[in-house]
Amino acid sequence: MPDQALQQWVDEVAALTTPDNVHWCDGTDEEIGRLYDMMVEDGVLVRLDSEKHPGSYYARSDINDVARVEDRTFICAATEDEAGPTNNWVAPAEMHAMIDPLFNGCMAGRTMYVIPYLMGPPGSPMAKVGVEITDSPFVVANMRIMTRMGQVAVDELGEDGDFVKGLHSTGNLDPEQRYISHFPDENLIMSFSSNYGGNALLGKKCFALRLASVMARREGWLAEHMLILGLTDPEGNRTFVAAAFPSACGKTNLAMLVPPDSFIEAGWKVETIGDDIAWLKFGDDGRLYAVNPEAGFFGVAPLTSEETNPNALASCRANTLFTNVALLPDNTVWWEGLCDPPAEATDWKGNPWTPESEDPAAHPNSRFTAPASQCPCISPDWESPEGVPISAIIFGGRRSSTTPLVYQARSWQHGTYVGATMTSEKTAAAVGGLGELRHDPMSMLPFCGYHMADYWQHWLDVGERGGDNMPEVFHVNWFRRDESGSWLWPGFGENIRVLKWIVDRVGGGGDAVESPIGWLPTPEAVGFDELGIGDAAGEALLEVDSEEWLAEANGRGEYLAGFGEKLPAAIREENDALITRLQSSD
Ligand code: OXD
Ligand code: MN
Repeated sequence: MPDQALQQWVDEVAALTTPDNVHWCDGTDEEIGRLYDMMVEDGVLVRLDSEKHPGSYYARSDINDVARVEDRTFICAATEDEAGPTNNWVAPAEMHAMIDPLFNGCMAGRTMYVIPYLMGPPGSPMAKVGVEITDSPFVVANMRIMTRMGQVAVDELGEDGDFVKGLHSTGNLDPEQRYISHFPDENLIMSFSSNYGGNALLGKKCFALRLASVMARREGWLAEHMLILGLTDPEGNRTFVAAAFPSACGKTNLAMLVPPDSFIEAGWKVETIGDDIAWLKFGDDGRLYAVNPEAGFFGVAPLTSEETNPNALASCRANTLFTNVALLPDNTVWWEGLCDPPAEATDWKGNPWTPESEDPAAHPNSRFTAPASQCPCISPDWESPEGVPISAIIFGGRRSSTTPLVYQARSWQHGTYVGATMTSEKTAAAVGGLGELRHDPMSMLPFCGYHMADYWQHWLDVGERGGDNMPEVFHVNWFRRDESGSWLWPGFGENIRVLKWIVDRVGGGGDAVESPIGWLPTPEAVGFDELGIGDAAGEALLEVDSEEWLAEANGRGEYLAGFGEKLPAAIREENDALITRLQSSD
């Protein structure tokens, strides 16, 4: 028996959108089997080779619907001030007046699917229920992988439970009619005219980050754009870390890191809890615990390979949806960086492709949607209702210069400032401005559902509450280049050397030297000698150039001033203190 409020909302939406049928999704194998058969028959999906990719399908999106659309994403808080300067704001009534009519009759001739889903492990006090209504069976299939769908969510909802409403329609995929609108005061998301994951799978960015960040502030927890991983040392000690990187900057790769042989032989082990979103709440012992609210990975395909991320490849071997990669004649898939290019393929636009073709075969933001349970290094605790205790929080940007490989913040307050002033080069995960350097605080620029300066204050408040129990904060940069443009750091599995230093620091060890920006490792502590990184590259990787950093800090000062009166004094003071330390370091 569906909850009354839910039944009423479904009736209202059906009256507005006038579908031919209403289907309540139960999440069963039979149901999804029927939907897949239907989509294959309709030409929406291609069934992949049943031995090489059992239970897997291939999709091409509309060519104008390949990424998140930040300029069409809105936070419709009651006032512009609540949404803050980093969000697009339209008053709720005005947005309703604009987009409600788009939904008028939009499902005529289509089936309306009602998807009850759970974000967070079943039985967890942190889990929350959402219901997405959509006219896209493709969205249903993705949501079934990315969330816990069906009865499990209905059970959590009970008779009169709260749930987040998400209304989605494919519309006609016209980019001009595309709106991804959030109404925090109504617990409502309305998404029109896009089927791309970040715009249409409403449990993910829209609920688990934008609306959840508003709930988290109200309820005293954190909803973050972070992977969660566990690291076991040779003595068997497990340490859990959460790490925030902007979209398409390697969160999935870090979450599933395979250590180099010498580390495996010594007994190091990595386990994955999540690769994109973390919900962090205080446990009874006063520490922060994290759960992954998702049940799947929506990973970037290009450059994923046996060398870079064998665990991701194993995760997406079966029961996976591939979108906008290349299709091979034997009904398997390929993307740039997977392995040697095939002699022929059909590219993501549906055109014949050969290695001589000018354009890539796979879109740079092509994706796999795969069940997290299929990841070979998934943690035995990934669905633990209490979550895992977090000892370190890592921020990371994509910076070809200035920012060293790793440094440790001086305190939680300083760490909050480090996160608040993160910058990174833009990637293909969002439309526009590829490679441009932009501020992306805590990697939440596109995902914070309220005023960014209030969000920083919330971080400071959480730190006050946690006191000495708060995680240590670090910043990493895997992307530093030399003058010729070559990467200075090998990255991927070798990143464990940086994680090891972080774990050592958390445990009170790890050789470090103080610098104006925080604590830096010694070259030996991050294995430069074992990696054959010479003096010049090593110096560049750990360099804090005062002049560059003064320019950086002055730029940060201007950026922070843009937040006006809401900017927490502590954040401004941290920037001033950095400038003072830089000036006295020469
Ligand atoms: C994602 C993103 O898809 O951040 O995770 O865009
Ligand atoms: Mn993401």
